[in-house]
Amino acid sequence: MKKILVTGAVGQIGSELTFALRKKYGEDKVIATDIRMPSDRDLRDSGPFEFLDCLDPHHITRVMQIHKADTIFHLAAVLSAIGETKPNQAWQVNVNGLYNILEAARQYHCSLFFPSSIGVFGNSTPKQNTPQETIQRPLTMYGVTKVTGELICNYYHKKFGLDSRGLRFPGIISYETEPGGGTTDYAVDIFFEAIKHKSYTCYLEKNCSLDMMYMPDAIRAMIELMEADPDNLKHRNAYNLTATNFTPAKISEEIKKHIPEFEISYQIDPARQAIADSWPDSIDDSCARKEWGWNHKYGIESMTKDMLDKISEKIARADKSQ
Ligand code: AKB
Repeated sequence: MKKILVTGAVGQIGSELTFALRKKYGEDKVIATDIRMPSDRDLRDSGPFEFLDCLDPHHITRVMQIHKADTIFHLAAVLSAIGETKPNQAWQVNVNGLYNILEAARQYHCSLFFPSSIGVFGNSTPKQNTPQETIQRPLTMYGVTKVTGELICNYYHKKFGLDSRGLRFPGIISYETEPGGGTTDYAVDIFFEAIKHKSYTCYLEKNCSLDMMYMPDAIRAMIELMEADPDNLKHRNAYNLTATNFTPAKISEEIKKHIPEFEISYQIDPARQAIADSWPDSIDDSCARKEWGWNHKYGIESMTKDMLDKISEKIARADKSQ
């Protein structure tokens, strides 16, 4: 990877990925792009930024001609809960946007990273330890777009030799940039509310089990996958990936070890609960571990401690600067 373009660079994953890539490959080697201007000055000032709407192929061509990237991390996407309220927008961004990026990657001979999700699975998929290769009949528009994304990335690989690679992410937990419109967002909100108010009202049921991953692991997974020997990648579009697995009840118990007064209550959102119910309880990521050496570092305990420490530091810094 010599010159890298990141779409959706202002989002939850994109912002942290951009920093990590700039640190590793050089600040001027990573072009952050989004349809939103970064409010974070560090992101804006630490390297090139371009306004880029993935729905406009001319726009993409112009940015590619200027920057001559050889790798694209395409993170611009609409998440699951928003996707159910705006299915048309989810299709436009997640499918048509991806198609435009794939075409650019083909024309400019780029490698492409595509984020898929546990959302590609549905009620007819085996729920426990969901295998790499299994039934993919999602019930959400988000899931439909992600399955389509996996298939079209695979098609471009087979038909045009495009070096496309993807990961089926579980819920991603982070403290830098908020997620927006996902079903797993509770697992981020709960930490902020635990520190600020010592309580949290959860919109998923207490025993709703989902796979999760801390952001440093997710960033490392993307970079390691893109650096992996292509000959080893039998399931390149896309790999099941996980690090830890918990329910709202379990994560609240873990938080209580650090904040004993913390209380969780439940007010179920039927829309997001239905999405979560259609996803696996746990997934099997042994293909990722075997084919390119995936190994998570953070489990529920180390992640909880780090999240609480980092959010406290962040809040203290913000209070100081006021
Ligand atoms: C979402 O909840 O929509 C995402 C995902 C699991 O793909 N975090």
